[in-house]
Amino acid sequence: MSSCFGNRVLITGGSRGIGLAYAEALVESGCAVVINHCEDLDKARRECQRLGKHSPCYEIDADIAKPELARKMVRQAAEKLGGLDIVISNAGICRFTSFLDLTDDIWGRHIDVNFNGAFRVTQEAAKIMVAAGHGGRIIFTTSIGALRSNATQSHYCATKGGLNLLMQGMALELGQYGITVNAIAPGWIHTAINDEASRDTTTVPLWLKTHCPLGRLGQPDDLKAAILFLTSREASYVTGSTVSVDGGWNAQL
Ligand code: RM4
Repeated sequence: MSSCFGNRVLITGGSRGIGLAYAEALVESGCAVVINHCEDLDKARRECQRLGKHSPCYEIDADIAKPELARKMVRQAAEKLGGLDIVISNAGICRFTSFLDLTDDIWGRHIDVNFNGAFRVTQEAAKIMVAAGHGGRIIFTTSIGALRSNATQSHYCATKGGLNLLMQGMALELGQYGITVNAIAPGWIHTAINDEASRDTTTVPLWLKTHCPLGRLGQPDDLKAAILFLTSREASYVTGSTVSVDGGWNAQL
C-alpha cells in the first residue's frame, strides 16, 4: 500500500487505545500527527515523545464536548501542522448503564462527546479542507454498535448509529471537494473503555464461541490496516463506507 493521501493528521482521543494505534500507524507512514485528548496530559506527552522520534507529533488537551473548545482545537491543529489532510474522529466514551438507570447527565455526556463533539470537529475540519482546496480524508470510529445495539449500551449505540448516518451525509456533500468520509466499525476491542468486561473469564469465552468466528478479542493493533487503507491514495474512490474490524461479529444474526 503506498503513502497516505496527505501527511497532516488530527486524531481525537489519540492518547490511548484505538486512537493511539491509528497514530502509531500513521506516524510510521511518515505523517505528522496531532493527538487530541481530554485531561490525559502525561500519557499524551509520553506518547508524543515516543512517536516524535519518527515524525512530528503534538498533543492538544481539549474536551470536544464543549462546542468552542472542539472547534478551537481543530483550528489549533491546523495551525500546528500547516493544514489538515486527514482527520480521524475517534474520541468516544461508553459508561455501560442499563436503559432504566440512565440519568440525563450520563445520556447528555455521551451525546456531547460521541455525537456533538464528532460533528463539531469534523465540520470545522471540513471547512478548513474545503478552503484549502486539496481534498481530504475524514474517518469516524463508529462501532459494531452503530449497526446492532447491545444491552447497557443503548445510549452509546444511539450515538454511534447517528455517526453512521452523519458520515454518509457528509460523504454525499463533500465528495465535490475531493473529501472522502468513511467509518471504521470496531467490534470488541480490548481497551480501557471495556477492560473490566474484557477480563471477565466467566463471560468472554462464551461470547467468543457464540459471536466471534475468529475466536479472540480484538486489540488496537487490529485497527491499523483499516486506517492505513482509508487514508491511502488508493482509497480515493471509497466514500460513505464502513470497514468492520470485528472478528466476524457483524456477520452474526
Ligand atoms: C461496542 C461493543 C464492544 C464494547 C464497545 C465499547 O459496541 O459492545 O464490546 O467494548 O462497544
